[in-house]
Parts: sequence; C-alpha cells; structure tokens
Amino acid sequence: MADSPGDRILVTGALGQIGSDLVSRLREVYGQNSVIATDVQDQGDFPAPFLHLDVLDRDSLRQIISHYSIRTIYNLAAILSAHGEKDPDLCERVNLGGLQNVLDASREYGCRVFSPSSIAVFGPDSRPIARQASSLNPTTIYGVTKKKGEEMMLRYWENYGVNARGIRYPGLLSWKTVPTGGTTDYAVEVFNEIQAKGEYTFYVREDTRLPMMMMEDAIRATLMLMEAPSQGLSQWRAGYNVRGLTFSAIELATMIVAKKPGVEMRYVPDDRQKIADSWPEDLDDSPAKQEWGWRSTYDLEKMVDVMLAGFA
Ligand code: NAD
Ligand code: AKB
Repeated sequence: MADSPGDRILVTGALGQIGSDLVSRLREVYGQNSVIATDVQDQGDFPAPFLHLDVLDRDSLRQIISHYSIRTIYNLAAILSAHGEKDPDLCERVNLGGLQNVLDASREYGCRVFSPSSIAVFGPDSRPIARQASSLNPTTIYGVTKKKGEEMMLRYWENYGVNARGIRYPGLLSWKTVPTGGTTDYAVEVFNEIQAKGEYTFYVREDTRLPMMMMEDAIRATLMLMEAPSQGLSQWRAGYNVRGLTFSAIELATMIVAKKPGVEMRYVPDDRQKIADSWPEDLDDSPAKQEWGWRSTYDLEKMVDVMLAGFA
C-alpha cells in the first residue's frame, strides 16, 4: 500500500469545478508530469498530461493505472445534485459505479484514493446544524449516492485495506470555473452574472442559508487529509464534515451590493429550492479539527472581495 502522496497521481473528472483548481495545485506540489488529468469530456485547452477516461470503463482505468504507475487517485468524476434529480440513473451509475471501479482498481494496484462526499448526505432532519454523527437521511438521489459512496469506501478500507478518504464538501466557491449541475451554484453564478449584466436572479429564496467554502480552503483541506497519517483517522475517514462559512442568499447579495452599488438582485425560486431546503444550514466539524488539524480561513467579506476580484 502506497502511503506517500508524492507518487504518480490520477485525477478523474478533472475538467470540473474542483479538478480545474486541484490539478494545478497538485502539479505545483508534486510536479507537472506526476499528475495525469482525465475526464470523459474533451481536453480543450486543459494543460497536459491529459487523457480521455470514462470512469465506467474499467479496463481503460486499469490500463492507465498500470501504464503510468499510479499510486494515488483523486476521483472527482460525478453527477451533481440538480443534474442528478433530472437523470437519477446516470447519477447512480457515475457516482457509485465509477467509485466502485476506482476502488476495485485501487485494491488491485495498491492505490490510495480520495473521493469527495458532500453536505448532500444530510436530510431535513439535520437542520439547522449537521454534526459529524448526525443521521444521514438524504432526500435527493445525489445525496443517496454520496451516503452509499462513504459506506463503500469504509468497507473497502476495513475489508481490503484500500486507503480511501473523503470530505463532505460544502458548496464550493471559485472564480476559475463556474459550476453547473449543482444546487449551490448560485453563490458563484451571482458574481459571474453581475459582472456581465449588472443584475442576478437567485433561483432560491432570500432566506436560503447553506454551508459554503472557498475553493482554496477546500483544496487545502483535501491535501491536509491526504497527508494525515492513517492511524490518526477515525471511522469518519470516508466523509469528514469541514466547515467554511455559512450565509443566506440575501446576506451574500447585501455584501455584494455594499461593494458594488447599483447591482440588482431578485429571487425567483425554482425546483432547486426543494434540494436546498433539505440540506443543513451549517456544520459542526469537530472531528476534522481534532484528527487532522482543520481550520478555515474565510469570512463572508473576505470571500466576496476575492470573488469580485477574481471575476473582474
Ligand atoms: P463538476 O460537475 O464540476 O465536475 C465533474 C466532472 O466529472 C466533469 O468534468 C464531468 O465531465 C466529469 N464526468 C462526469 N461523468 C464522468 C464519467 N463517466 N467519467 C469521467 N468523468 C466524468 O463537479 P465538481 O464540482 O468538480 O465535483 C467533484 C466532486 O466533488 C464530486 O464528487 C462532487 O460530488 C463533489 N462535491 C462538489 C461540491 C461543489 O460545490 N463543487 C460540493 C460537494 C461535493
Ligand atoms: C451541489 O450543489 O450539488 C454541490 C454539493 C453541495 O454537493 N455543490
């Protein structure tokens, strides 16, 4: 079993919101050619090394791991919450079938695995604050795949020694890639659209409050967890709560308008409201703090300043 994250790294779903930032950070830390980015979409202008890979294609996955001597896999290939409600079959196949392929191949080739979970594992009974040990009663198909994914990772660790780890990311905020297919996307879309049009219509009510995190913090948390010694991790290793910040849509809008007077905000909830209402408003992340030293670094004002500068 490889225990150093410095060996060759494979990233699946690398063209997505997290992959675009995580791959460049991993390449800064471990070297450009040590990180093989892959996705089911075309490479476009994504920097090499890049390979086409569908996580449902077990043979190609195994060939790449073997050919490139991969020792660590960051499995980011997934279908997010809003897209998942529209295509539940695809969501289950990619999020669970893809993860199983990654875990099976990792068992065979001795790879370490990071595969993200989400605040979507929680259901309405976890509101307002989801604790690490709160019951997991998700009401979306995406949340169900994330809950089952955590269970699968724990089973592969306990039964086969696959060194698999995960974080229940909050909604992630980044300015390099605008997210699509999720429920928390509004907290990034707003910055993109006010820049282009001077106005934004939130697809959630103004009192909608969800846990969020800046991408910089999310990537730092990811690398901290992957570098933590295995013996220090508890039964939460497949899905740690990590807290970044929490704000309502109107608190976000008010902070943006304070920095950019004249911008217009409206609220016209659509079917993503129901998903947002099923998730917690905030998180308790005591185990991540105690077991591997997690601390977030952003508040609402700092986040808004960085996002406005990023989209300028
Ligand atoms: P994303 O939708 O931006 O990117 C996912 C990528 O996976 C896309 O590039 C897509 O082309 C690729 N993909 C889809 N099907 C594939 C397949 N069959 N084979 C290979 N690639 C495939 O998602 P993201 O925001 O980057 O999320 C990455 C992971 O983090 C997911 O597991 C997601 O559930 C989790 N997560 C994200 C957030 C967030 O706010 N971004 C929050 C919580 C958890
Ligand atoms: C989504 O909204 O689906 C994601 C998530 C919180 O998992 N951003």
